[in-house]
Amino acid sequence: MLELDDTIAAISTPLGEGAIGIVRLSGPRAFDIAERIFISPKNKSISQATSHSMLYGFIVNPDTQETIDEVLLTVLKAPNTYTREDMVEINCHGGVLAVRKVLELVLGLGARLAEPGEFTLRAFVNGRIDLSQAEATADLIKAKTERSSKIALDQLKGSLSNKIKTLRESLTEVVVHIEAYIDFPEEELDLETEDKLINRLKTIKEELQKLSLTYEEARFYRDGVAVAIVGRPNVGKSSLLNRLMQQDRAIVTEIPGTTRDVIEEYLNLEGLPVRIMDTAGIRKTHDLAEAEGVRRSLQAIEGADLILALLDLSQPLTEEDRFMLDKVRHKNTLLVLNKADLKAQLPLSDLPDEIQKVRISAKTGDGLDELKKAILRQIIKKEISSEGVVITNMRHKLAIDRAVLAITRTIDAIKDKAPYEIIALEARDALNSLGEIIGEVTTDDILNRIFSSFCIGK
Ligand SMILES: Nc1nc2c(ncn2[C@@H]2O[C@H](COP(=O)(O)OP(=O)(O)OP(=O)(O)O)[C@@H](O)[C@H]2O)c(=O)[nH]1
Ligand SMILES: [Mg+2]
Repeated sequence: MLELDDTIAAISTPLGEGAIGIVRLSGPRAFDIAERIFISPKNKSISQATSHSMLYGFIVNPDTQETIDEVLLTVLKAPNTYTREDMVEINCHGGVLAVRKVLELVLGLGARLAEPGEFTLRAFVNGRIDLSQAEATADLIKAKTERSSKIALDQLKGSLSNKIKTLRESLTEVVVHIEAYIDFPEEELDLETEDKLINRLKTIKEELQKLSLTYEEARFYRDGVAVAIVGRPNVGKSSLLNRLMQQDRAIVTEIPGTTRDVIEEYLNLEGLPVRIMDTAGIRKTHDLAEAEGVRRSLQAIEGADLILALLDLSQPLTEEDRFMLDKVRHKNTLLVLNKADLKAQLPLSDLPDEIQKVRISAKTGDGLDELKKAILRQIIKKEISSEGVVITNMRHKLAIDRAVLAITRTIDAIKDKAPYEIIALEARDALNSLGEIIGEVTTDDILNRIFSSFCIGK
């Protein structure tokens, strides 16, 4: 583990030409070191300055008396600082050379070059923020979309920490209750108490599962989703693709079996990146090329996050339709009833009840807005978002999933009338997993992995 009681320094702005470049110092000797290279025309002293004030002056090499730069120096006194230690930020003119020279000077006077993320690590170790908030600062720096930056900012403000803390408190009450019985083995949990404990555990578990699902949602916005349009030949798959893209992308003819290959396009659905695939119509065929196309359609069904299963409203259900419906039944599917501009011949009673249906006409564009909304709803299941708290970090998701498993084991142990020690052990396991998220339970290995991905000077 790093030493944390020395004074660290780093250049905290990008290296390059800019209006300002900042050299940052943190630790017990921050003021002392800065004092030795800083000349204030009005003879102001850094250690005497009020906290969070700026001093104007020059950085001068104490050995050569060479003036390095004209600066504004911010004095930040512990404990109300980013690291909770004494801090100095030297605002130089933003050339590469000046900031490098200032850094060299402070290193020469005994400061140590900070490791990546070490300022934030100190903020964590000194209790100003917890681990999930530290990670959020890294996310905020790396955020590329408004949405991801909002999620990071919420997490930085403690939204995830608070949620996890509340769930941990609830879980702790259960653990304490169970542990109280360990010392009195002759006492038995009565059925009513047992039910109560199980119900509380179940509630906590459900909350955690909801949180875990938000990770998927966040992944969708980051990595995009794959949507496959499938159906028997001639139902209007390519026409739908063209409608969604608002261009004549795929060949449309009245001859069944027109599309032979998977055609991919990218669509932006209210900020959600969608890879949309038009596929060959699914049917039995002796044509080699078409058969290969059908094989690829079936493959697309397997790889898609959502399937748009197309049917032709103007015709009764065929054998091929039934075959296709069977393939998509257990997938995330929307039934799209196309050709709504023609006379309906398809009895709705022939369709599976459980799959949501949308009527459209790829020809006139009717129902397209409803279809887009339905696609979004089917992927971003709004009801799963857990009071706006979203998991974006794999480490958090894995810890939550481990906690869910441990809670399941706790419930089973209670039901099996296992010894109280065992029940408590399983419950403690869940508590620890949640503790890892906020850093209440942690190891050097976890910390190293997290902070090494930060930039230097943060
Ligand atoms: N009236 C009407 N005709 C449509 C509609 N959508 C598609 N069609 C027609 O149906 C025929 C087949 O359309 P395609 O889009 O090529 O159908 P497909 O499902 O891609 O067919 P394959 O590629 O052969 O599997 C064409 O003549 C289209 O003009 C619709 O909403 N209403
Ligand atoms: Mg087609």
